Amino acid sequence: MEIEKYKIEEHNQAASAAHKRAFDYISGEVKNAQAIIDKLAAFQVAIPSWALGTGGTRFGRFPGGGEPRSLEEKIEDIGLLHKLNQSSGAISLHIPWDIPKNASHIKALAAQHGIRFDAMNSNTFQDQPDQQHSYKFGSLQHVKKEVRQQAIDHNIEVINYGRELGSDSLTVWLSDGSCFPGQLNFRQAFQHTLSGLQEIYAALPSDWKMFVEYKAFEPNFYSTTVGDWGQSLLYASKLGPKAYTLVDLGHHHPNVNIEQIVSLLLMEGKLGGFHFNDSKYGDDDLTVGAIKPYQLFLIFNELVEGMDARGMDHATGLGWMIDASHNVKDPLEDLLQSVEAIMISYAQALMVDRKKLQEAQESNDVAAAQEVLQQAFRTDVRALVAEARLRAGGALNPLGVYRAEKVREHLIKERGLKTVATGL
Ligand code: PSV
Ligand code: MN
Ligand code: MN
Repeated sequence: MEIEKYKIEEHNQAASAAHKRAFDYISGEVKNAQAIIDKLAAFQVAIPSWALGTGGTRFGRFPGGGEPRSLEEKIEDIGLLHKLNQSSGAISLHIPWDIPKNASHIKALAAQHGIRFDAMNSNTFQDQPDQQHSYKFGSLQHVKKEVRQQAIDHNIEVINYGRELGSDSLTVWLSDGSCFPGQLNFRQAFQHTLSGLQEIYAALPSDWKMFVEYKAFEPNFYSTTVGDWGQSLLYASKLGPKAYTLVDLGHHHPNVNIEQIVSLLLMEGKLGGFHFNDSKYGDDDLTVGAIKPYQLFLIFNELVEGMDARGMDHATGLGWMIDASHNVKDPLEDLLQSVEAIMISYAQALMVDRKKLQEAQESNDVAAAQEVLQQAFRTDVRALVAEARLRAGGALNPLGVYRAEKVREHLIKERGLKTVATGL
């Protein structure tokens, strides 16, 4: 399935009068419209290979049909997204779900779609059929050396796959932890995990980064060995300059102030990667911006402020990825909505009047500070985001084109109704 360029242009043409009205209005309202458009056009968000199929819950899974059956088809799906929004030019692979059997062919296919390989993800949270030792009681934290060694070897294998594809980072998410008090010696679990991570770190190519992802709970419900940003930062600091913390928005207890965490990690030069999603309860992996758009804006506000303070390039300074997938939406529609929500929050954060905000902060003018932030958050920037997409060759309304061109119907015709993408 391919969407022809002229089709996108036809849809853009049909939508152009309404877009022009909205764009003329917003570019008159916003001081730095051109600079915002340039930044939006440069910003790419990686799509995880496992978000292209319907994510199940442990109670069931309801596949929607036409899901990618291979890594090649996953790349094709992301190619479709990227063609529509020009902002999804990267894929993040999970091994062993996405073992590239022929790396140069996979690399060439991705390049054909304008897609690069973002962080590689290892998997020591599931047992594979041909695996010698079980991860039932953890991987890098395990009390038995042979289990730890198996997990270390797996991560090194993932680095090697990534090398062949031109990736430059490894994300390590461990489900290690315990379900009951007394099950683990916390210090020993930490030390085993640290020394495993050290061995993996030593195998990193010199220009690679390692992201240590934390998560508050699930699948373990009493303790998690990399359970919060403090623990992740502790590992990353002990590991060295190529190791960073990765923030996944769903990996916090309810109401945690994630924007403050982001600000401090950036201050320390230890924020490396980001997984976007949204949640009402825990790691719900809902569409970005679906539940708490103001929180997303506040996070972007800190990202922009903190990255500017360190002179970091917004587009390349951190690893940006969506980590969302669930049961009830077409995954490609869901991803288009997620990317759109990210772009809107980013544009709003770029609009914040930093000088006014600082003045308000210096004079303890709390009401004025709130006004500055909410002035940006309440501005409808959708036409700016659409204009950036248009200039980059994408669709004014990606979701509209996706539906009008009946992409899912075509995919079902090509691939069948009962396809199951690898992933959770
Ligand atoms: C764990 O919940 C996580 O957020 C990690 O990033 C994993 O790699 C991914 O989800 C797997 O679905
Ligand atoms: Mn994640
Ligand atoms: Mn998660």
